[in-house]
Amino acid sequence: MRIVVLVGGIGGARFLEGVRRLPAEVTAIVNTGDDLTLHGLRICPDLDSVMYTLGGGADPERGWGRAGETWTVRDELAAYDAEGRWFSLGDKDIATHLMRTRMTDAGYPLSAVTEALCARWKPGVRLLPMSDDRVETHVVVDGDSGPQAIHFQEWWVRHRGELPARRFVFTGAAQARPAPGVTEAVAAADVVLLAPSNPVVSIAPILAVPGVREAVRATAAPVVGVSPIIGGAPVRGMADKCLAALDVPVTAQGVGRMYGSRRDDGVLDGWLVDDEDAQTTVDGVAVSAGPLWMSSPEATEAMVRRGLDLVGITA
Ligand code: GDP
Ligand code: FO1
Ligand code: CA
Repeated sequence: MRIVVLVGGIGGARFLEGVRRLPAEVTAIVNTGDDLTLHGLRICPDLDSVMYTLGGGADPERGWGRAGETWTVRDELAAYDAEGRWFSLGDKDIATHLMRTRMTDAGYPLSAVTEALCARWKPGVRLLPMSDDRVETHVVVDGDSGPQAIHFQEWWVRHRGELPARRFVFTGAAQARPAPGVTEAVAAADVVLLAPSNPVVSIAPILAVPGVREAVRATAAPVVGVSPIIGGAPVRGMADKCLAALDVPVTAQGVGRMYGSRRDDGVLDGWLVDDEDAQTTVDGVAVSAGPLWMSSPEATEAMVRRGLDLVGITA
């Protein structure tokens, strides 16, 4: 069986820990809208969160970066009052960015670089960036002299998501092409899953790459999404702030309706919600309620199996 999963970072990684327990060939299409260049290094937070988590090297508390990290370089940069020091890069993590940047500078596309990095981490799933082209999520906030767009990481990390977000813009998305293998994997899938990742800044940028949304809408495989919202709040992160900017209710129903049914102009056939949200309805979409807490890979596997059941697929 072939399973394709659209994922962001930490929520996506936890979800894949459950998906990869099924007897299936799993391809993850990963958001790269969070990516940034800092101190000359190319950093891909969502790809790295997934790669480190599935490779057993992630910090379990933070969810991003490496376990057992040290911060010598960060502290030395701070002593120089270096620009961009609001974004903490750990010493071990920096090795990944040095490798990535060297290969990228030598002309290798991000998809090839990711495959090379995964030779070390062996995540047990195929990791594909959504695109080899540069796409950056920018957040429009109120500046001193009108609306101002800042990088997603500047909004989330530097300003702790406290500046009200008016809009999200995926710069470069319109010109980007899906990375090699992305649309092919969606077309050849037996089932496509939308991880319970942030719908606005993790899943939406992937679907914004021309051809990806079309591939998801056209595939013969059923498409099942999992709600990142339980009982009217995100489990962690900034999805509430992101949804508010789009005037989407912070509920499982709000997100399900935002994704919409493939019978209309949306992307879903099935939508998994938590027991707390059992009253959810989405026109043209089969909705099923059950526990959605990814408390262990086993619990997540059970959740994935319920998603497959919903659309008549047996793993
Ligand atoms: P990020 O890129 O690191 O922000 O991670 P993702 O976008 O992949 O995932 C973030 C989302 O995961 C948040 O909106 C959370 O609500 C959601 N999430 C985290 N843990 C859980 C969980 O146990 N269950 C569910 N249903 N959602 C979760
Ligand atoms: N998140 C933070 O809140 N503060 C940081 O200093 C920070 C550094 C960082 C470095 C590498 C990396 O891969 C991720 C990092 N993150 C940091 C997480 C990053 O902002 C994530 O993109 C978001 O958590 C949403 O995906
Ligand atoms: Ca992310």
